[in-house]
Amino acid sequence: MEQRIKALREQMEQQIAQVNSKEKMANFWQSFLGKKGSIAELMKGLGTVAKEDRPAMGKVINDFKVQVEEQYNILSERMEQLELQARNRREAVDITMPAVRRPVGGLHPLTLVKNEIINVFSGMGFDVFEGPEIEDDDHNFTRLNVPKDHPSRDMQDTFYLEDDLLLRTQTSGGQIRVMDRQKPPIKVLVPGRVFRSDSDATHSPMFHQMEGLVVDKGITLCDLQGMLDQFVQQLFDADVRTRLRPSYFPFTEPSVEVDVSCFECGGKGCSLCKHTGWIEVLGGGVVHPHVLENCGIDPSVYSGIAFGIGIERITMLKYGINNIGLLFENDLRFLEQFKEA
Ligand code: 2U9
Repeated sequence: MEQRIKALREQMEQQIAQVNSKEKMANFWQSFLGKKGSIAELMKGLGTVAKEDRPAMGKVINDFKVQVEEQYNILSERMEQLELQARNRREAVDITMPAVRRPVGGLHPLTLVKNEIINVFSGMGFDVFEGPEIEDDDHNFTRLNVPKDHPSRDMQDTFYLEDDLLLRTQTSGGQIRVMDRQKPPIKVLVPGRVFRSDSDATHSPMFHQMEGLVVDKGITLCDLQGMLDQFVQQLFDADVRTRLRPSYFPFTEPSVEVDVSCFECGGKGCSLCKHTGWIEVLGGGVVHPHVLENCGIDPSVYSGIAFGIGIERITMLKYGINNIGLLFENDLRFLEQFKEA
């Protein structure tokens, strides 16, 4: 039996030298310490040993068992370390590698211009209000002094959803809502998408407006021009002036088209202003007394001024864009030109 143990010890040393995986570890354990392993086999063989030699032989077997267990524990620790090293190598992150750069987006030119307009008018004390894109006839037309069957309804080609519901043709329903809720003084800007059945190089069936309304005692057309003078100077970053030309809108009386002196040539005449020295930028006027009455505001006490700005038109003028379609195609080669540094 001693011979056998000696042989097994040599076998153990050989096997240990070859263990380099968890699987081989398990095999090692099975072959020495498992139920049918060498040590169990030695224990069974103890029965054949002479009675008086059994305690000494039992101790030899036991010492061998302890030795195998110690070797197994050392092996097990080594394996764990090797595995940890391998995992660290696998999962290592090289912090000196340059990061994957994700392209940074920018604001759409229409958003840039919208924000700029809001900025200028906020500086004059305007609040911002947004109304719904689906409007009823009352808010979009009737209370703005555009009665049913009135020819002025034909000025805007409307997309009707139902008899009484439509896609708003202007954001003015928003101002009606503000006047319903709030007593003068009122100073509000209403930005948003509007819809008209119209399409060519400078018109799109969906476009963006920014309308403004001021209602207070003693408000006149002069206040409108003074305010718009400030607006165009800040927007075009130039020493420009405005010019009012008579126009007609059912919701304002008098109504005006507002031109700005050409910011390109200073008013001398160039291709941008079609050699007139002036560029049309927006419309406005004194709020029609019927509109104030329709909102429960007494026109003998209060008066108002209103204006409407087409954001696409301003954006095209400001950046020299000649086709409105470029603003809606989302071609990155176009949009990236507006990225702020
Ligand atoms: C209320 C009273 C009056 C809004 C106004 C205009 C003149 C105007 C155009 C600009 C370019 C439409 O987008 S556009 O084609 N708008 O010329 N808008 S006065 O007047 C109002 C609005 C609300 C209660």
